[in-house]
Amino acid sequence: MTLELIRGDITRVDADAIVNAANSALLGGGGVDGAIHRAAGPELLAECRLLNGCPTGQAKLTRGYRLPARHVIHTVGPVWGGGARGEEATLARCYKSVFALVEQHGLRSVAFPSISTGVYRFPIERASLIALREIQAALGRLPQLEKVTVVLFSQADLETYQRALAALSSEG
Ligand code: AR6
Repeated sequence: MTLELIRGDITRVDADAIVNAANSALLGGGGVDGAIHRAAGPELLAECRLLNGCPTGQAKLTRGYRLPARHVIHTVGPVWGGGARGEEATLARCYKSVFALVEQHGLRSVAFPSISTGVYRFPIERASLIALREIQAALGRLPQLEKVTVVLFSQADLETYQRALAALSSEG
């Protein structure tokens, strides 16, 4: 069971599933969502149209089509509004919802982007701690799960996640 932090483009990652930081319409958008739809091809949008959207904090699974990944798990992160609107708990719920689908479908490897820290403006220092706590809890809980990768788009984001992982490790 391993956790890996890498810098890269999640649309190139070979895994049982990659996670999409979507919006509640599930009909594509900018950022990582746009990149995933472009790389997967129009069949992904066609399947998404059948899903009737996705509430914030929940997740839905589709096939991966032209991606190297077999599936896409679409989740909708919270829009940051200062932190008093339950954004941290909602972000944690996104990760829990993704892992519920990972468990249900028997997936062995999953790759995440940094959910909500782009267009949705969630501060990445806080988001990285939440993400890594949930990922470590899932790795400890799900015997089928062999590998979780977090794919950071910039060197600065990668270093923020590396610092968060070190901080969590020193907490024990
Ligand atoms: N691979 C990995 N990470 C990426 C990639 C990529 N190819 N492209 C961008 N990122 P964002 P959000 C990073 O804005 O904040 C969309 O329009 C990016 O640098 O994609 O959850 C949706 O449709 C950032 O660190 O997602 C929604 O409307 C992270 O992915 C809204 O944005 C997340 O940034 C969701 O906003």
